[in-house]
This record gives sequence, C-alpha cells and structure tokens, in this order.
Amino acid sequence: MANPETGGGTHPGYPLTREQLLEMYRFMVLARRLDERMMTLQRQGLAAFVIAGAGQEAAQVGAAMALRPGIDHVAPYYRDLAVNLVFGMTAREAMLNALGKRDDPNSHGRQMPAHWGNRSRRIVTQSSVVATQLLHAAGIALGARLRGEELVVFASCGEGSTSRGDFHEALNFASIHRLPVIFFVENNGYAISERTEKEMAVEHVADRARGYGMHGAVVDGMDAVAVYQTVKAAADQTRRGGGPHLIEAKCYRLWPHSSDDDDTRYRPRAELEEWSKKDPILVMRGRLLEDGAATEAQLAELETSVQEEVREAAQWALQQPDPAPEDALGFVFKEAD
Ligand SMILES: Cc1ncc(C[n+]2csc(CCOP(=O)(O)OP(=O)(O)O)c2C)c(N)n1
Repeated sequence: MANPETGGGTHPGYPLTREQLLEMYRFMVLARRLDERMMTLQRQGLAAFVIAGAGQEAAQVGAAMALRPGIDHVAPYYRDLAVNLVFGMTAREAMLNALGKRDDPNSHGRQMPAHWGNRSRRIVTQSSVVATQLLHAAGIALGARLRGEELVVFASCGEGSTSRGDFHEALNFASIHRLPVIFFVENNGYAISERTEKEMAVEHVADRARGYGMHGAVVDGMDAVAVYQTVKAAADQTRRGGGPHLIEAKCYRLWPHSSDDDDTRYRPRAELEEWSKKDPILVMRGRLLEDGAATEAQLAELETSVQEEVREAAQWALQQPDPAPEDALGFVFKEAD
C-alpha cells in the first residue's frame, strides 16, 4: 500500500520515504553488480580473490541505513561490501580494493581483498581471524562511553563465526557494561561447506542472547525493510543506554563461499534454486513496484546507471598504479597522526 504521507510503502514504526526505499534498492543493486564485475575480473586473472555478499544485500543495506554514517562505527566482516557502500565507499574505491591497488583506501593493497577498513568513515579495519571484530566493537563502545560520546557500534559476522570464543567474550563483556553495540549475525546457512545444524545446537543464533542478558531478535534477512526496522529500533534503544543487542538476519549465500570454492560438492542445487526465488533484490524490486514507489521504467533506468557506474569504476581502477615493491613495508605498522 502506498503511504500518502511519505510517498513510499506503509511501514509501521519507522516509515521510509520513497527516496529512502529507492536508495536502499540502489545500494543493493550496486553491491550485486560490483560483486559480479569483481568475479569476472578474478576469472580474467586480474583480481586475486573474491568473497561476495550476493544474497546478503538486504541484510547489509537494511542494517547500515538504520545507522548514522559519520557518527556510528561499523566493524564489518568480509562479505559486507554493501555496508561499506552505505558508509560512503565509492564504486571506484571498491574496485581499487578488489584489484589490490596502491590507492585502495582500505589498506593500500596490504590486506586481502574485502578486508575493509577506513578510519575517516568510521569503518574498523579487520583481521583475517573471524569474529575478532566483535571484541574490537565492544572496546570501541567502551571508549566512546568513557569519552561521553553517544554513538552505536555495529559489528557483524557470519553464523559460523559465532562458534568462536571471541563472539562469546564480546557479548558477555558488552552486556555486563551495557555497551551500545549491535551484534549483527548474517546467518547465510553455511560456514564454507558446514551447514548451520553442524555449527550450533540451538535453532537460532539469537537464542543465545538470553544467556548473556541482552536483547535478541531474529529477522528475515532477505527483506531490507524488515532489517532496517529491527536495527533502527535496536540502535535507538542502545543509544539511550538500553544495552547491547544480538540480531540474527536469516539470509542465504547465493554464490559459493569464495572465488576459490566449488559449492556443488556440498550444496544441493534444488536448495539453491528455492532460495534464489527469494533473492533480496527481487523481493525489494517487487515491493517498490507493489507499493507504487517506482515504475518499471524508473527501475530500468536505475539499473542502467548502476551498470555504467560499475563499468566505469572497473575501467578506471584497472589503470591505477599497483603498490611499488620498495613500499612493501609501508602502511604495515601504524603511520598515522
Ligand atoms: C579463526 C578462523 N578460523 C577459520 C578461518 C577460515 N575461514 C574463513 S571464512 C570461514 C567461514 C566463516 O563462516 P561464517 O562465519 O558463517 O561466515 P560466511 O563466510 O558464511 O559468511 C572460515 C572457517 C578463519 N578465517 N578464522
């Protein structure tokens, strides 16, 4: 149903304007087209490695748009390209990262691709060791509290990463001190080839919230608006001193784990086909048309402009310099003000 007040859909609690809904969709499409182009570059031998977020765009964009870029911090994990886009990363910068170029703002080509980090945008640099970013998030939130800053720290990971001790320590510490952290788990069904049932004995990751004395919620991670509403409510509450939240977004990884992985060896094709029908980009597209927030022609125009942006970004990034061998030790240890 169209909402006459906002021009967008009717979304109780946190109504989104037509512009916000279209922005949400644009970020999702941009992330998907970047993933596709990066994978092509990898197959052409131009990019070393790709670890994509295809299937998780609704979870990532819905969550990031509920935060405040420039104020809140994000400690994302490798699949969170779309979180970075919402927090200000450009298509050109994403391509510099994928190609390990000298001017990649994440690490100047020192980190693996998709190991995000950008101090000026409050995107926390990450380790290859999964779940460590959750501890960093708790520490950043404590630091902000001590400085009297009112902000939220958003830390994400896959459900497989919740089997590590770091996850449990981070939740325990954040809950004891009632820190403003949102622990956001993108449950995409697999940790490489291991299915969720083999990763934990509870049905939902969010079931564990009770054990730490914190708020827990499960949300449909294929629905960007549902994720936005859940994260927005949590962010508003934790910002006011309501303690940390554990939010589990149920989604699905539509691609193999990485460009190095053959998922036909462990994932039934029928399962993939079923989930493909719930592709978050299709869901969002349907919602925009149904709500009267956009016409087919407007969405086609948006698609063309995103494709052009990605094509241009890749062409441009390919021409940019690689890191110089003599600078190999630069940006490895702290070189900041
Ligand atoms: C401590 C640690 N163990 C193993 C790995 C290797 N590894 C990289 S990604 C990954 C799967 C993580 O799965 P999940 O947290 O569910 O995230 P997903 O990749 O499914 O999004 C593993 C095991 C690692 N990077 N760090």
